Amino acid sequence: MYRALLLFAKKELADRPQIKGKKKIYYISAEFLIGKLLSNNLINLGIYDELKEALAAEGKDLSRIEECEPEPSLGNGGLGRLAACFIDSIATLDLPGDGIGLNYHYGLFKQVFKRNKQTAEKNDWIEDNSWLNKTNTTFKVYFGKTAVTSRLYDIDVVGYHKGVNKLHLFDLEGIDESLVQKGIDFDKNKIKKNLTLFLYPDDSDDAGRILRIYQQYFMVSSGAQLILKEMKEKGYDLHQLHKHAVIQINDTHPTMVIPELIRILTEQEGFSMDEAIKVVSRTCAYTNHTILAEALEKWPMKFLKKAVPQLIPIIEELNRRVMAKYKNPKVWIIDDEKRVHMAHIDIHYGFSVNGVAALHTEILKNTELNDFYKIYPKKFNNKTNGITFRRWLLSCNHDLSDTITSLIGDGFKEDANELQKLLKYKDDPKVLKQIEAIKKQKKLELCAYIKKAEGVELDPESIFDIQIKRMHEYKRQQMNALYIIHKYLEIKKGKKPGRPISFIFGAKAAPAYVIAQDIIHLLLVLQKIVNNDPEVNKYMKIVFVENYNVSYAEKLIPACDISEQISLASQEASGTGNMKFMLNGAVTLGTDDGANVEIHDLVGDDNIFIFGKKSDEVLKLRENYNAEYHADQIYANDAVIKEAVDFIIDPKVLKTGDKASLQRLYNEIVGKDWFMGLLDLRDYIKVKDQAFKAFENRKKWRQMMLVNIAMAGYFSSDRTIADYNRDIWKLK
Ligand code: 26W
Repeated sequence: MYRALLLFAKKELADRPQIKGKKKIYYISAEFLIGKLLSNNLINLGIYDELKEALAAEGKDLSRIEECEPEPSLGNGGLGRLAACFIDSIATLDLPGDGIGLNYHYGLFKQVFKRNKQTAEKNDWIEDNSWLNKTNTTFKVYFGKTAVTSRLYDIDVVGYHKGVNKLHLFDLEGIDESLVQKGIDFDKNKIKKNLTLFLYPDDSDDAGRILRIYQQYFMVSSGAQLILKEMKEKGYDLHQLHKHAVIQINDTHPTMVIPELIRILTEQEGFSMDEAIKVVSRTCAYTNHTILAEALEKWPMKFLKKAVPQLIPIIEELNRRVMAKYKNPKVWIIDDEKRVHMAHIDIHYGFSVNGVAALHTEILKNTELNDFYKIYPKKFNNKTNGITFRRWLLSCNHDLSDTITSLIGDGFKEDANELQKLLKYKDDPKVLKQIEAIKKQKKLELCAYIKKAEGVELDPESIFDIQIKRMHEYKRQQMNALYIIHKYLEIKKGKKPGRPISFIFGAKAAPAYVIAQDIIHLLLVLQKIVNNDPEVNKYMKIVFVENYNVSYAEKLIPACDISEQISLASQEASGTGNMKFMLNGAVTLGTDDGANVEIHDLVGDDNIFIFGKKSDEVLKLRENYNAEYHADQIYANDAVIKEAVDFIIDPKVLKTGDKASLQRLYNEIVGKDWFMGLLDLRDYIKVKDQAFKAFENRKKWRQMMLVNIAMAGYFSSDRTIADYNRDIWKLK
């Protein structure tokens, strides 16, 4: 049945008209976390309900059939999921625009827990019949003298009741899957055989780091050749490229598209360097997704020389022009350690620089990229992220979507702002109870799924407190763990919560990120201890779901009561899970960070729980961290914090866990605590307890759910894309 529906849907997609226009956006990204596509495509094709009924008449359950689809694992986290939401909205707004990325055979990795630790395996998602359409378009890509061939695969992207665009995924001809024998290890040097095996292969050694460059160049060279080929086929003059194409560079991974286009235009199209730079600079725009130094890529010149010698003269020329114009070395492309700052190329030689939430863009302008903001104030703009409501409401929560339609009509499916019409039911007990009943139904469904998938029995009457996102110290899952320990110790002392709480986690840690894996280990050990303690397990349960991915998110989000968005303020550029939870009637418990700030503004103080230091306070502390911040003193001076942190290496925990891992995490928290989890812990405990208490005021909580749903329209990616188009792309 799944195969039949896949082929049927592919045929329907192929019959839909291509979206046309004289100017087109190319969204180039290392990640497209597209998730399963059957449901999404059937909804956008406008045939989901009809098909569901037809199958039901034959005794077939469409949602069970959907479970057969392997999930493409072409992304890591927020940036990749954002790209997937964007291509859905670009098509829904009837804008001509394609995604450009790589076809990773094994994706990021499949997370398997062994001895309470994350292990990584290949995620073999490509089947004979998949959404991929192999084309006969190939391009030669050169790494110096070494030539490889890239093959274009396309996935049709249909807008909601609209025509289709394409997601172009390039694959390496001659890719050799047999290189991957155990886990996710493979020979990083065999670049003629390994380029499209994994997303973000381990970069803890030089071979791994330089492989990133090979992958990035493989993507941007293939992409540049495809764009120029399309322009020529349409008979456009390449000197007017900027009138017919915009290239949105999604973080710094695709940055080399700028020098690569300049190289092709000068070497093959007879452009002068000046003309090539002018044309490319008016075509490329850059989105920044993070202020974390680790993510602002700086490649050693020696690596670039080895991988892409043909770009070096161009990168040096771009840098020379910058140096001639700006005396401040901090804005130069090549620094005094001979490292190439990729974001600097994007900012100097692109025409737009945008952050992904209001606070994030302000921080970029005032701190991280202030030197550039002073030079190019007009280039900087904010584009607050959004999510596609087709997946994050219509597809993952039919009950809620149908109820909303019964209350306010289905106009919200085309214009998400219409959700605000729900506010007229703010004091309608019947409607409020309907919203609550849907949440209860989703919790029951999630309980059944988790029992089967994880072997953990959750109480549907308990509060579902959920933190699902990449594992990273700045997202502070470790602070959540300390709350849980504190709660556990309180229960052991006889202080029982009024209502049981289910702490649900989902997260993957980068294979090279040791402390992130230590946090996963701690949580898995706590799960064992808490769930098996008869004194405690009727008051709280922990479940860390395995191999969290888009499909799992679609089950977790509709069932959530409290959405954990507790990053150290200033560190989360935006967040997008926060929007998905809000749209599905969860209440946010969070810091004033990223898009939480805009959620807070929209729902008001009464419908959100905010805690923790503000971003300006944190940035101030950051300026002189070692002198200003002493985690060991916070630990030593606060008995509650000390007791919780000490539990990490308590004999009871060490009996179940790995001493080295737990000790390392303990030392990190007490000795460094770079993301200041101890600074906010007391406030977090206080406000989280307030949220649990507020949950008992059922009328108030129902109203909070309704207000969150009603005010979520702003976070539709249709609004985000309309903003990109109005201010940056100007397609039509
Ligand atoms: C492995 C190297 C690396 C480092 C950072 C790969 C990818 C990144 C991205 C910048 C991480 C990422 O996904 N950032 C997230 O982007 C989302 C979409 O804009 C934001 O909502 C999140 O706040 C941001 O963390």
